[in-house]
Amino acid sequence: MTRRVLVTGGAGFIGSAVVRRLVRDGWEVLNVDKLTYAGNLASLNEIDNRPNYRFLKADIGDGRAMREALDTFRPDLVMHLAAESHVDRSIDGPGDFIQTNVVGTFNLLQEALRYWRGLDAGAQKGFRFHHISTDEVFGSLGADGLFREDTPYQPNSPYSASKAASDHLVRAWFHTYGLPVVMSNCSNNYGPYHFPEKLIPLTILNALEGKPLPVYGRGENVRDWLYVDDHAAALELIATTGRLGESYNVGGNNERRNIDVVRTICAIMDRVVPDARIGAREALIAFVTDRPGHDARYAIDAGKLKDELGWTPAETFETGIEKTVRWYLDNASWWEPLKARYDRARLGTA
Ligand code: NAD
Ligand code: TDX
Repeated sequence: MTRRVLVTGGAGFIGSAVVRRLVRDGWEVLNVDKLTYAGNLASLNEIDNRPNYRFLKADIGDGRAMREALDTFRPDLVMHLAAESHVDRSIDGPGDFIQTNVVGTFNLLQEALRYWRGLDAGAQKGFRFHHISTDEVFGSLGADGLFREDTPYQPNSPYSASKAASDHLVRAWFHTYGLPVVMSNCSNNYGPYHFPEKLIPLTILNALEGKPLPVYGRGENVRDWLYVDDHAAALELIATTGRLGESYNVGGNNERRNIDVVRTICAIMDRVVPDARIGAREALIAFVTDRPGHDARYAIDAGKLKDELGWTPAETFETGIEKTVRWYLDNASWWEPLKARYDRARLGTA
């Protein structure tokens, strides 16, 4: 029997990787996305003419639209990725983060619960709601330690606070109403189709263009990096085989200081696209004012996911970052319009 999945946020960075994977795996996929600045249907060109793929432009905060989508598509799985995702934007304007990540998730949960309650007993048993979240909900680590599933929540940015709130809502809908949910919290993703406001694509593209490479503070903050297709594989596994009511941490075991990430990208760019006018790219590094409330270190213990469901990532940081750089070099038509718009907005000329 064909499985039917409704993916929210499927035009975004991770959502589009999930949609591409599920369509290729033979799922019937409905992608529900509002197409904010971060949503881009060009990320789905590879699969958008497949008969098992459909798109609906809608806001997860729109109850009627979600109700109609659920009732007409009749999914046996919802994978919820739609969110406002950029920490710096959440500092400048938290309102959209509360609206989409908290109120939008609440609305989607209510509609999913109503839909699930209306299914017959057999279909109810087969239904799942998978909520996709971030390791940022756990706050900041010192030099030692790892985030585990039972690490207390201590979000520090408006973004992570809004995601923490959404995680709590999902958990409550399981315990209070019995909605069959599964949750996951992942570390920093990178790879193809990443919007050029985030550290890795911004660094690649500025290095290509010989522009300054902004590093917040002294670049000492540590993130754990996971290649996006490894995350998509983990998500399919968790959605289909994770235990109900449980959360799973997903991580790449690739802790890096930001300054080291930027230097690694500079070295690859110097080797792959040397440019005499630019010279050695490390000279482009510009230490800039730190992000307020900047979390020092994130690191994940993904042992539960490995032990219970057998997941391990296929890419190391070295293989994944090389692939990513080459993807951006080969796909200028995807990023050029976005980067130009982003640069104009930063300069205040948009
Ligand atoms: P993204 O910003 O690239 O994409 C978000 C998508 O959601 C976009 O297509 C956007 O149009 C859509 N969207 C936003 N508001 C919406 C609304 N109200 N209704 C419908 N669609 C809406 O984000 P991403 O990096 O792909 O992240 C996806 C999910 O994974 C998020 O929930 C995020 O918190 C989580 N996550 C991201 C990372 C990461 O490193 N990027 C890591 C862990 C978890
Ligand atoms: O120009 C920059 N210079 C810089 O030093 C930018 C954009 C970022 N940084 C730093 C801040 C972070 O320590 O690099 C690190 C990574 O920054 P981002 O790419 O903005 O990601 P981050 O804030 O870590 O959050 C990302 O990973 C977790 C996603 O945006 C979140 O949605 C996800 O939950």
